[in-house]
Amino acid sequence: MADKKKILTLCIIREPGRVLLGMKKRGFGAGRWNGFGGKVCEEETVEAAARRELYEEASVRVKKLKKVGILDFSFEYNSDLLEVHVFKGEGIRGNPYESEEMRPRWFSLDEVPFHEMWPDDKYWFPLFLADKSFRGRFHFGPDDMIVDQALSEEEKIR
Ligand code: 8OG
Repeated sequence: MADKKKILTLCIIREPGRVLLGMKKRGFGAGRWNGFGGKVCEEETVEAAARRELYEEASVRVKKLKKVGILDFSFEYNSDLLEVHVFKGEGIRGNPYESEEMRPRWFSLDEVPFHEMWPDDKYWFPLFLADKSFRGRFHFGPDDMIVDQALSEEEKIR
């Protein structure tokens, strides 16, 4: 039987001309640049989890957080089902600071390091940068290769 779906957050801070990413230092996705996020705790809203994870991993808060995408991930080699809620953060409060989990760094928009990110990111990140909302589904095979996928632009994500 498939495991229960896990709800996760992913927050990317956007400023004119640049985005804040972090190098994941340990655990799932280690060695890749990504936004900040993690699992939603019981009795916590998805947005509260996104804010908590951002603070825990990069020591910053944001004035505005907007949900811009939902991505579903499944895997050939295990029964995990991940539902990742993607947020755009604007109006950063504080200076990004390295944590045990993430080493933050600003990237200009023409320098986003797709070759060192999850392979699905090159599909949906351009929609994120273009201020679009989106829904996507990616199925991973061996060696983190995408074997099936769907991605659509949406009017609004709830
Ligand atoms: O708690 P943990 O560190 O395991 O959370 C995983 C983080 O990685 C969470 O923010 C969601 C995010 N994430 C995935 N899969 C993918 C993916 O394929 N692309 C990107 N950009 N982020 C992902 O779990």
